[in-house]
Amino acid sequence: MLTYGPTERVSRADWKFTIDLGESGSMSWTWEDLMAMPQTDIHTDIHCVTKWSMLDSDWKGVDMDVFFEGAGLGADITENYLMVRSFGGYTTNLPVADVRGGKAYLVHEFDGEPITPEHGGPVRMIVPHLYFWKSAKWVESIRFMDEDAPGFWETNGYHMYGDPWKEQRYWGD
Ligand SMILES: Nc1nc2c(c(=O)[nH]1)N[C@H]1C(S)=C(S)[C@@H](COP(=O)(O)O)O[C@H]1N2
Ligand SMILES: [Mo]
Repeated sequence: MLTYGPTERVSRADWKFTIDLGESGSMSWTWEDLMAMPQTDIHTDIHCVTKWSMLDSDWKGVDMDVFFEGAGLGADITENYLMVRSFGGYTTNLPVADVRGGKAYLVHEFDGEPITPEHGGPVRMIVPHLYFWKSAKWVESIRFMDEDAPGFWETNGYHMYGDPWKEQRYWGD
């Protein structure tokens, strides 16, 4: 499946990424903050659930670990899951372990160009080792969860984890 709902038009000035820290409040980063952070070039394959793959794609952005460190989260995130939310309301759930250690990024360039709104610009998440529905376009925030809970497509029958090598497309795969 592809994008659900309309293309969100989020300007760089309006874009902001927030980590919900529960009782300790929250921490947010603007476009300028993002630009000032250490940038990583990511060369990867992407797998959509509906058979196609995008081979050898080039992205540029910031490792999720840099946000966690910036939020003072270091090694001690006690929750095992998180929910990623997009502008427009799309959500997807992920294990915390799958967004740490260089496995997930907030990216703002695709093949050397700013990411277009259609593909989630100005900033989307990519989690290349999982099916592409786990890579939220127009990423807005994350919050931690003690227990796993389904996001948008997961509520609609798609797999809670989504490993393309195990072909985990649907519940029960
Ligand atoms: N916010 C948001 N992110 C999303 C989606 C969506 O509907 N809304 N669809 C997902 C799915 S199913 C896919 S295959 C990819 C599509 O990304 P693309 O449009 O850049 O190819 O975005 C993922 N991220
Ligand atoms: Mo998809």
